[in-house]
Amino acid sequence: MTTLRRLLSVLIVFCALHAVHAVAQETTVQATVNGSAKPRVYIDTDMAAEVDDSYAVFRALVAPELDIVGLSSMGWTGEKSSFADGTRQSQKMNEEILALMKLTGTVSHPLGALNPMPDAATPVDSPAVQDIIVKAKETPAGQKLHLFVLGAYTTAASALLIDPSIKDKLAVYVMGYRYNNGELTTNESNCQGDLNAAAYLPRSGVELHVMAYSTLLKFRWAKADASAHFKGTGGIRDYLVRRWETYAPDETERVLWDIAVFEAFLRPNLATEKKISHQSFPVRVWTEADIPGMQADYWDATKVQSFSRPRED
Ligand SMILES: [Ca+2]
Repeated sequence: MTTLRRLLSVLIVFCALHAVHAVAQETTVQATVNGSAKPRVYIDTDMAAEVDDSYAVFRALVAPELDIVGLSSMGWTGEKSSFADGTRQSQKMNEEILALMKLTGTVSHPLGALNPMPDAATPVDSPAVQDIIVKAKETPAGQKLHLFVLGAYTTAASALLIDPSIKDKLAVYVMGYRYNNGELTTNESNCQGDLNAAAYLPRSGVELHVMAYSTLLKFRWAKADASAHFKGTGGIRDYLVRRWETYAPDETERVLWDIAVFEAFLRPNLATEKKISHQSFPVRVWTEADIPGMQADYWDATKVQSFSRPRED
């Protein structure tokens, strides 16, 4: 064999291996997001507590890969609001966003807990808990209801305590906890919002994925980008621009935490997920995020011309 032919053989083998790797990676992404049916997704959000939830929920609602079946409200205890007030404020925003996207009739939007769990064994019942239990149970055999929790974990933990039979029908994805030296700790705001729920959730045995606070410390977004992409385009996008301007008028950059949970789920190649043992229970933790990749994907997925569902303005 001549040197040239030998080189050509090596090149052909390299290209073939590269193609196999690309197909395998793509297959993994499709299996996660597409599967045989669209994943049934439920979102529980403390929408009114920050800027990021509304941007994150919008990303999920425009994703053609997902079947969003519910959007529930969560509270927090702040300097100017009680937990119950926070839940009601989030409920109002959930209803505004669904109305802007003409999804009020197709995505259920129950009220969540009006107080955190009093201890780690006592659930707080709510219309949101009951709706999640019903939707988990009606999820077809072999599939799970994917519950995304963007605030305190009260509703997720309470649903599992009230009806433990849904454990194997749920996969829970939370923003929160810190991950340091192989350990999860609760010194961040979503855990602090209900420490009893944060203590119970990993112990429930449910499939649990954590987008750690510590992974997203540099997940900063520019208000100028939000304005450039959304301002003047009407409807929900202008609502999001106004949300930032109203909540944080002087901040030109902000960490939009909750977007990362959906980006990691929809685009697994943009995040690194590790399996760890937390107090002897298995937990999956996203420990790294491709921030520029997630931001590029977000703006591409939410641009006006890419969203062709007839139910939006
Ligand atoms: Ca949130």
